[in-house]
Amino acid sequence: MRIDIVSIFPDYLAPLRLSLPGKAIDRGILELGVHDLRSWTRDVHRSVDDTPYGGGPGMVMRPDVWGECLDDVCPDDALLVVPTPAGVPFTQATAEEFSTESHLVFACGRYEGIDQRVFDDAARRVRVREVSIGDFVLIGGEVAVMAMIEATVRLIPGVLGNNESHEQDSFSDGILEGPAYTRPQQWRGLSVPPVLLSGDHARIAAWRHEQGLARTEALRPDLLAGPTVSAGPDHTA
Ligand code: 6GU
Repeated sequence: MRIDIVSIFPDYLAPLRLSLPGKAIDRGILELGVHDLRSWTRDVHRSVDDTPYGGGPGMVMRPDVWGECLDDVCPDDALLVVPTPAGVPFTQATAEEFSTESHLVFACGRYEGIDQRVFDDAARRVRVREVSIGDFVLIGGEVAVMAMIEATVRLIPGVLGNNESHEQDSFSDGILEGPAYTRPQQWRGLSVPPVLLSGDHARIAAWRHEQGLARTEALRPDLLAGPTVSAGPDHTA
């Protein structure tokens, strides 16, 4: 997979070369390009924004600079992802979809956003997705892009050590993951639940599902209200 990111703060994206995406880069699974939007300015002030038509606070990013940038960075076969609090929610399903793409381009806006015509124009030749990572407002898209890339890259086959690791993730079956334990068996007067020591894999799987369901009911009842919750190992028809 190839990922390109355009930002006026390219240094913000440096952590992507560490950790899991960094390992995927080292192993040749991922190619990463980080681009400074100001490289596409033509004026001496290298300005990327201007005041909004219709008035109001803040600044809007200029279509001419973004347009030339995307002409260079975003080929027709890429998926153009625009991080914005006004986008559709990014979920595990989005990460799974992104992980099957061969080329993702992320366009990070700042200020009050990017001139809408940039995306209307890009949509004439590429698929454009405006995506939000939650109901809160960030200063710019960079941190949101890092979250989306981490969620996406770990799903690419061969990136995680253990191929099964993400099949048991919270959300992949519609409920949260339950608690985990390791040695020692007794710690500060607290014991590991005996079922986990039983060696009975069916009982352990059923217990884990119950724990996940209880956690979901307590913390995220909204996930159970939806139509796509898995029945789990002890309810299968
Ligand atoms: Cl994707 N971008 C920005 N700037 N703010 C956000 C967001 C994205 N998702 C939630 N808040």
